[in-house]
Amino acid sequence: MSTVATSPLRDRHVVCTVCDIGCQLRAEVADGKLTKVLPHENPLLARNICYKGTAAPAIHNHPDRLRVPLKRAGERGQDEWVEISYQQAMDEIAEKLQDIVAKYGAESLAVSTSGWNTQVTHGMDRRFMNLLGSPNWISGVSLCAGNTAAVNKLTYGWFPFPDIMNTKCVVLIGHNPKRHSWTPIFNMINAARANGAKLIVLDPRVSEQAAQADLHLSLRAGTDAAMLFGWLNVIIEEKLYDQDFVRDWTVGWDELCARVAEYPLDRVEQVTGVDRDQIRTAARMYATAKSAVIPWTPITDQQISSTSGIRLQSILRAITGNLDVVGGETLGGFNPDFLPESRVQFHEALSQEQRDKQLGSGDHPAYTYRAQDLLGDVTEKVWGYRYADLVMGCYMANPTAVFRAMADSDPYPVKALFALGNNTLLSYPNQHQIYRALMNQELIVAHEIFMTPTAMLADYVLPGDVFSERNHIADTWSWTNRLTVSEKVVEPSAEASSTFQFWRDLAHRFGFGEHFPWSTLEEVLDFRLSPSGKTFDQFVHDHYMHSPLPEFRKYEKMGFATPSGKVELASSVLAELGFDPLPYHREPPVAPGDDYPYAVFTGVREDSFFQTGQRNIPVLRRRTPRPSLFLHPADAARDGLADGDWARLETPTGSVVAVIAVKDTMKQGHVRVPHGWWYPEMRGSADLAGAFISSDAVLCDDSPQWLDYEQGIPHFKGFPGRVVKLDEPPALSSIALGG
Ligand SMILES: Nc1nc2c(c(=O)[nH]1)N[C@H]1C(S)=C(S)[C@@H](COP(=O)(O)OP(=O)(O)OC[C@H]3O[C@@H](n4cnc5c(=O)[nH]c(N)nc54)[C@H](O)[C@@H]3O)O[C@H]1N2
Ligand SMILES: Nc1nc2c(c(=O)[nH]1)N[C@H]1C(S)=C(S)[C@@H](COP(=O)(O)OP(=O)(O)OC[C@H]3O[C@@H](n4cnc5c(=O)[nH]c(N)nc54)[C@H](O)[C@@H]3O)O[C@H]1N2
Ligand code: SF4
Ligand SMILES: [Mo]
Repeated sequence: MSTVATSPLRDRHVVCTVCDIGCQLRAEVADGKLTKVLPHENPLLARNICYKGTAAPAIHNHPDRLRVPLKRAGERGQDEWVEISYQQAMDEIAEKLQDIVAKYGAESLAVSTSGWNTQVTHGMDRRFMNLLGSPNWISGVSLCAGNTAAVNKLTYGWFPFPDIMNTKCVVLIGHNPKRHSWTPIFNMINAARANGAKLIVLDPRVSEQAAQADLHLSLRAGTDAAMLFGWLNVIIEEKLYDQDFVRDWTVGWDELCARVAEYPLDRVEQVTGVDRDQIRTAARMYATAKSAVIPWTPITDQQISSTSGIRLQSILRAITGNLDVVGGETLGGFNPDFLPESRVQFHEALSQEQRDKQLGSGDHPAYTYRAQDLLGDVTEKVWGYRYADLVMGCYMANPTAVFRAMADSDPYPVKALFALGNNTLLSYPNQHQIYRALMNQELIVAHEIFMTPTAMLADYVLPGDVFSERNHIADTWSWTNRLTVSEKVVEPSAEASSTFQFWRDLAHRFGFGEHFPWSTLEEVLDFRLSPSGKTFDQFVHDHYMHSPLPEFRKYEKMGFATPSGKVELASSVLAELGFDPLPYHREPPVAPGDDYPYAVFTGVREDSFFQTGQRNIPVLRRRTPRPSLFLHPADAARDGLADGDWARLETPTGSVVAVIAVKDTMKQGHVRVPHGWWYPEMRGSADLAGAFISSDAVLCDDSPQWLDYEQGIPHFKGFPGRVVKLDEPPALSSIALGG
């Protein structure tokens, strides 16, 4: 076992995992406890810290941190437990899983994890599942950068990272980094603007980024694909594209031009609600900038036209000559000194028969094995590995299909769910369906740091470690090739485990020991660093950060990792799978109307929390004691609603309560609902600590007509809803009511 480094002579570097952007910070320790996190000493990194990061000691030392494994004592969901040892818990979990696999097959195990906070899975989850034979791994990344990565690969074989610092134009499609939300990206955008870069923001409301933009296009929610067609129209008509690049490095140009012609600016104006002159100005600003970036956005990850919306961004990046150039979109590749997670995942072990069972791959294959395997040969040729699981998103099952299998055994039973660092119940669409799914399980294991609503539904709850308690090399899940070091500065509780330890110990109980030869996390890190010739200890001594010098236009040597070797404006993979190879705009099946007048969008991240977490951290909760619905003043007046009123937001799928915030920055006809609300302080007084009271997931439909065709993504951006004032405040805690 490694011990905690005690040298007082140098700063201890950690990578914050309170949110998923991974700021590099310094840690201070006293009496075996994390006491402070401080900005990095490198002035270029020092501004990358927010108040969630500085709250890490309050999170890591919280009295409610899970310290001992728990086994369910009452009925599922009753939140009654007995304490057991880690070894006993693992023995029982292994035995039960073996029975389930014997009865229903290996595919009856599903795993849900995001890996953002747990960090140290190192692909071990997939490795175990591949050896066992289950393809049913799902994740919140299916609604975030993971699915974007998979869809980007269809067009040019990789997922680029924007060179914001050197760019001359930044386009934010909803994406709204703030001082306390994705702070490093916020800082980079500010630096680029100080350097003369233009900023274009597409957002229904006047977001913080929109307020400082050179151009803000206030489009109707859910119409991003149509808007991007408008840009393409202008760029093609005015020949603002890189003609040499299009000629030499793309396929499908003529088909694309024909499709773009179906979206003239008057149609785009009508669909998006944005004036055609503004669309034209934006397209010119983007395409004529010396360099430009469209950073990843979750907005097009979460729409009914998701695949098209993401592909249109890829197409714009490519035809304007911004791929793999300074100030453009860098195609980093893997860090040559570090084995990528994809290498550890061992997908080679999963048979074709089991791959074919991956849930959702029949109807919605884009990020499943079925689509991504079509890129295997070319990925190996260009990037050196057959599997490139970028941001964990490229070989996933479809969550909606998995929950259906869990609830109804359709098309086959899924009977065991392991949720690691993931609050599954609240983190996908249609929470009622997820609840039915979880209640129908024979075994649920939650690996957590706090008792969440999902953990309350488990049979076993295993306490996890946190970033101050483990060594790690963060590799941005292969999105970039930058490696950053996170040092263990305190010891975890004796009965806690890392997610690595969990998978390793399970694998040994399943007879997969020869494929899990590592005993400690440090041995895994030594293994992953083996191409560098350094051990983890040497690496930490030499670096707090490491990335190879950037190399540009690598495609001139290697081509693109697509079947044609070029940028596929018309996607051969989509065509082969029976889909439209070109992008299109699609409206949701039901538009806002008489009964449900508002277009509801979920999101606008809370500065005070990461996703469903931290509502139990007083220093953060005080900043945002309760969830709020944003409304435009004219809408509020029409519906008799005032700032501070409690109201119910209803959709045909479900309803939530929250407080009204009247904002003139909101777009008329729209209402914003936040993600991830439950009430940890109501544990014991409300079912599952109030998980159904204010969670956006209860509102969102996941029936087939509401899903994106290619990926099966739900529509979080512009579904119909109505807002009804509550006569009396809801039955909530004093923290929520009095805040
Ligand atoms: N309905 C709905 N669903 C969504 C979204 C939405 O807006 N609406 N957003 C989507 C997006 S963009 C994302 S990125 C995903 C995010 O999904 P997740 O990354 O799963 O996000 P969290 O809700 O923060 O859940 C993380 C859980 O991990 C626990 N945790 C934190 N640190 C550790 C640790 O070190 N070890 C262990 N074992 N556990 C830890 C936390 O207590 C928390 O319960 O959700 C997606 N799902
Ligand atoms: N403090 C904090 N920071 C976070 C997180 C957190 O939970 N807390 N979560 C992190 C994660 S995992 C993610 S994915 C990111 C997400 O963060 P962002 O990318 O900033 O996304 P959101 O905050 O959900 O919404 C951003 C904007 O999208 C606009 N919008 C809504 N619907 C549409 C639409 O249809 N089209 C367009 N163009 N815009 C629309 C909203 O008005 C809002 O201003 O934040 C990350 N940073
Ligand atoms: S933005 Fe804040 S919470 Fe996120 S990694 Fe950085 S310091 Fe941590
Ligand atoms: Mo996300």
